[in-house]
Parts: sequence; C-alpha cells; structure tokens
Amino acid sequence: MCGIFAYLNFHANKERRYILEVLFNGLRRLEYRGYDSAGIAIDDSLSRHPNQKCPSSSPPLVFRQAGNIESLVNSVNEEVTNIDLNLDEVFYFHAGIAHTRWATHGEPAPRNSHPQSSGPGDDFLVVHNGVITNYEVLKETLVRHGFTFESDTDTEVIPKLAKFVFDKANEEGNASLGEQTVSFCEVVFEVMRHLEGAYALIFKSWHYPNELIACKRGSPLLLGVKELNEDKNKNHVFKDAHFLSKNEHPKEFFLSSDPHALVEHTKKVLVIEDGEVVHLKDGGVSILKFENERGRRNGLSRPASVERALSVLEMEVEQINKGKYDHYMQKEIHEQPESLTTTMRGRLIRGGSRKPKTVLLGGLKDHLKTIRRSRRIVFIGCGTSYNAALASRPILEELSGIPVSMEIASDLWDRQGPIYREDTAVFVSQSGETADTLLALDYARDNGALCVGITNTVGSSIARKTHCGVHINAGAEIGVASTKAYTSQIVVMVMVALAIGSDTISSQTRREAIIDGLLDLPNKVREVLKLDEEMKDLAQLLIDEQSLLVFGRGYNYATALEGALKVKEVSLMHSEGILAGEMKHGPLALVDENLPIAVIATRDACFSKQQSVIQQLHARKGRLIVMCSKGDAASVSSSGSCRAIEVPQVEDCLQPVVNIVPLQLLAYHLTVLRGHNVDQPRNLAKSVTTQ
Ligand code: UD2
Ligand code: GLU
Ligand code: MG
Repeated sequence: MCGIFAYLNFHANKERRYILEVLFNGLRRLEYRGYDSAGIAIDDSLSRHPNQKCPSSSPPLVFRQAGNIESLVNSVNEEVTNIDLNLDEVFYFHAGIAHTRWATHGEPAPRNSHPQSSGPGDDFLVVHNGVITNYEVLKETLVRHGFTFESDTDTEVIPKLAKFVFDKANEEGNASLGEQTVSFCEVVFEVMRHLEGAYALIFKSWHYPNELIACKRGSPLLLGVKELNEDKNKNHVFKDAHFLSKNEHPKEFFLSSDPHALVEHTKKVLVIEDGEVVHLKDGGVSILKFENERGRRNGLSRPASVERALSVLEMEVEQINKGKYDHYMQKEIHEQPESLTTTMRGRLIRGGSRKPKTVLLGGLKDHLKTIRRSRRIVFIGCGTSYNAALASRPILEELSGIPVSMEIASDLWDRQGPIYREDTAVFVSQSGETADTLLALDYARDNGALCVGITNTVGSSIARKTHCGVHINAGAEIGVASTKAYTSQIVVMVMVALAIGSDTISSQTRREAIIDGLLDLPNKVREVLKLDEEMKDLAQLLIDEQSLLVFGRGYNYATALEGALKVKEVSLMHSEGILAGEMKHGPLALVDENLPIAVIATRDACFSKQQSVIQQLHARKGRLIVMCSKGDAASVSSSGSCRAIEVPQVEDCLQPVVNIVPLQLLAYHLTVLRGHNVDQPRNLAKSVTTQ
C-alpha cells in the first residue's frame, strides 16, 4: 500500500533544492493512494564533513512527519533554516529516498514514519510498503543482540537486520579501511532471506555512497531510467547483469511503487519482479535473483543475474494502477478473496488434535471479561459500517447471549440516547474519522461505556479514542463506495462474536464450524465473483429502471440494506432495502409487473419464510430476481417466472459476505452502463468528516 519513491542522479549536477523538489513531487504523485505520514532521506553537506571524500559517506539527513506531504515539506523547510543547510549545494551524484505510509503497525507519528533506521548514525535506511509478518521473532533476536527499537513498526527490523548482517560480515572479514567486505547486494540478500510477508523495499546506506537497492515480494515496484544526452539508436538491454555497463553517461534513475510518479520523468521502465534485487551503482543496474525459493531460504546457493529489457510505458498510467480493472471499485470488489485473507491472518488458531479451534484478537483479549459482563452491546456506525454491524448482530447475540442494539451514530447523538457504564459500545468506521461516529464516541466515553473500535485505519481518531478494538486490515480502499471494507468488517465482527463466546462450552461445535467457514470463505468469495458476467447481463436489463427494491431478512436484512445502498450511491438509481417481514406493512403496495424486486433467499433459518414471500410476490406478478443457494434455482422459479442467481452456501452468519458480492457487481455494472462515475459518485466523499 501507499508509496515509495527514490531518485538517483549519476554524473549530473543537481542542486539540493532540485533533488528535494523531485522527491516531494514523487510523493505528491502517490498522494491519491491514501496515506497518513511521509518521510525522506537525502545526503548531508560536503562542507559539514571536511574529512569525507563525498558527502554521502557520512550519515544522511532524515525527515519524517505524520500528516500530509505539505506538512513534511514545511517541516523540511524549517529544518533547513535551523541547521543552515545550503539548498544551492550541487551534487554530481546523489541518492535520495522517499515514502508515504499507510500505517499497519503503530500509529502515524514521526518515529513510525519511514525511512526507518538501523539506529544511531543511520547506517542503513529503509522505506517499505507492505507488512513483515515475522517481525516479532526478528525483533526479539535483534534486541538480544543489543539493538534498541524506537518505533512500533514492523519495518524497523529491516534496517536493523541490515546493520547486523553488515557488522557481522565486517567483523569476520577484517575489512581494510574504506573497503567493504560485503557488497550492498549481499547485505540485502541476507536480509531478504529472513523476511516473511509482503514488501517493496528501498535501501540507502552511507557505507555504500550513491548506491540504492530495491527489492520486492508481493508489493509493486518499478525502476525508471532517463539518460541525459541520450543516444536515440541504442537499444537498452540488461547484459551480464549490468545494464548500461557502468558507463559514464549522465543519467537519472527513479524508483517508484507506482508508475504515476515515473511518467513525467521517463517512459523507460523495468517492472521489478518478486524476489529480484535491483542494485543501482556506478551508473549501472544489476538485477540478481535466487533461482528458487529454497535457495533464498537456506542461503546456500548464490543468486544469479537476470537479463531483462526495459519496457516502454505506453499504457495509460491510470490503467497500470488498476491492473486489469477499469475502476477502483471493480478492483476492490475482485480483491475481496485477498483482503479477507489479510483480515483473518494470524487471528484464527487452527487448534491441534486436542485443542479446539479458536480466534485470537490481540486488540480485545484483555477486555473480553469486561465485555462479557456488560449488560448490553451497542453497535454504532453510519452507512455501510452500520450495515456491516447489522449483519453481525445475530451471531453476536447468539454466541454472547448479550442483547445487542443498533444505533445510527447521528441518531444516537440527536436523541442523546441513554448509554450506561455497563454498556459495551462498538464503533464501526472504515476511515476511523467519520464525524458522526466520533461525536457518538465522545458521548459514550463521557457516559462511562467501554468503547471498542472496528476500523481500517491504524492511528485514526476512532482507533485512538476507543479503549480497545480491532483493525480490519483490508488495505487502503480508494473507491468511494465501500466494498472490501464491508466484507472485512463483517468478518472481524464475526471473529469478535467468536472471541466473546469462546468461554461457552455448549457452543464450541458451532464456533468451530464458523471458524472452518471463515478459513474457506476466500474460496467461496472467489467462486461467487464468477457471477460477474451474469450480473452485467442483469444490469443491462435494469439499465432504464427508476427503482429497485431488495428484500432480505435475518442475517441478510443487512445484505438488502447494503445492496440497495450500493445501487443508489453509485448508479444513482433509487433503491431500497426492505426487511421482508415488513412486506405486508406497506411495501407490498408497490408491487406490480414493472418494478424490479430482488429477494435474498439463501438457505438459513429464514429460508421457508422467504419462500412464502416469493410466492406472495409471484401472486402479485412481481418482477423478481431471487438470490438462492446453489441448486435451488429450479425450485425458486417453479412458482412463477423469475431470474435466479445461485450463490455458494456457507455458514449462515457468513452468508452476508458471499451474498453482497453479486449486488456489488450489479451496482458496479449498472453505474458503468448508465455512464456515471463509479469511483467518485456525485455529491459523495470517501470519509464523511463533517456532520
Ligand atoms: C497487532 C499489530 C499487528 C500484528 C499483531 C501481532 C498494530 C496496529 N497491529 O495486531 O500488526 O503485529 O499485533 O500479534 O500494530 N485498537 C483500538 N481501537 C480500534 C482498533 C484497535 O483501540 O479501533 C487497539 C487494539 O486494542 C490494540 C491495537 O489497537 O491494542 C492494535 O489493534 P489490532 O487489531 O491491530 O491488534 P492485533 O493484535 O490484531
Ligand atoms: N507496515 C509498515 C508500517 O506500518 C509499512 C506500511 C506501508 O505500506 O506504508 O510502517
Ligand atoms: Mg461510506
């Protein structure tokens, strides 16, 4: 997530002012991806280190800020004045790195921003996108070797590990002064061998002046090359692992996680692949890679060099970011198998032969006793987040035995509804900055309730102000209409229900069945995503309609509300989610042969009631679209004509996660076909930070 940018000028005089501007601009190009902090590292002055051969063989200058890029720029300007840094100083070579952060480990704060450092002296600096899943073990080891950690990030283990590897190699190799016994590349390979998780990384070190190393696994990273005084006839191919064979031609290198930040400089790029280590040194580029994963892990084999041609960036930049998708909403819908996996990562404990399967929510474990003792659980949210809470209410009631009430944040605040010390108030918000939810949070805190947050944004106001909570870890969501955050919120709240209920022996079988269901859920979502074309056809049929009703009940009342919300917010078609049990109390009056009605009738405890709803709608010649479990299409259509959408059946409390997907797809296709803006619907904003 978020962004990485680096700029290296070789044999080309550039003023410090210019270098800073290139780095800041790089970050500005990454801004649209969402971030919460930013930072850069550049070289210090030659004048300050008269003994050094070049300025970069002394500790660099590191600037880090929480908040937006302009606040980083301002703080750099201030610091420049404070330390009397010469902006006109010219660098013939220089390597600068920059980062925008979307926190996963530790709140947005200068010490948690990147570049992260190896410690005093900043021997190694690293910018990182992604998550290191085994950072805790690495941290323990490094602490045992005397390292002190200053941040809460997972990233910090990387530069510290680099320093550890570097120091060890130099101890063993009795390095002569100025000569390193290990190359930068060797250090990074050794570091990479120990890292688990997903990452794109850039390393900078004053032990290796004017060099940069980039590597990645899972997260994107690109290299851009711009030759100054370019020979147009030359065909650039990576030869013998040395591109441009260290020639003296002046040139500039750019590294970025996003082509957006490259195109203004060059169109010649190399898309770095997983496992590759790209070394920029002496005007050349070398790419090295382990032949296989075993080689990487056991550290016995040596990495081989890779030859690859630069490609020309011809695609629309927008297109590359969205991968094969046309819009972010579409991408985020299709990303759900992966985002759900990340949400659950490390939180489902499979148990052993005797041990039961359980859920571990680090953010809640110390508060479970208090929650179990509360008289009531109150869910508080707005829009999609409210719907996600509503979807999880039945299972929370079932497994906890505690009454669960629902509050729309603004309404609770308007009424100043009663909240007590004995209540557990659960605040649900993707951004963690929703104004109405925040107001309700202050109110609930003042009334003494235990406040629990469910948010996607580490360090957000809601994450900070709640007593405890769970991050949904769905990754940055760019489309205004929430899709992957919704399904991750439900999964988190089901896990919360499992955790609260985990002390009840009688429900153990049920809980284990749900955990099995959770483990298999990404596969089921992958399966339901195959309905894409079918939903596009359906959208084509509905394109000119004025309105769409969605009937649901039980677990899928929320699906009806959320499905209708999706349709209305992006396709600008009126749509309403209706509790099927309320049908005869009004909505039935609307039914005729024209108005399209979607009915959710997948198999669960409400199945037979929904069958009767369908029959009554058929009796009034309703135009039905029925969502049913696999194998039920024939029986559903037997009582009258309707269009059936078959979805895979899962554990009842997880069914809302599967069932919302076709409706998300429908809303998406309807919007595209009706010619509206999918990612920025009219009049709406991603996070509603005003009342
Ligand atoms: C934490 C780390 C995670 C991983 C894991 C390893 C963070 C942010 N998370 O995840 O990356 O290392 O430990 O075991 O570093 N919180 C609130 N309100 C909210 C959301 C969270 O107070 O709205 C608190 C929560 O009570 C906890 C902390 O924030 O103290 C982190 O929550 P989490 O869900 O990320 O916790 P966990 O253990 O899954
Ligand atoms: N996991 C890292 C952190 O929390 C990197 C986050 C990112 O991708 O920006 O600092
Ligand atoms: Mg919303």
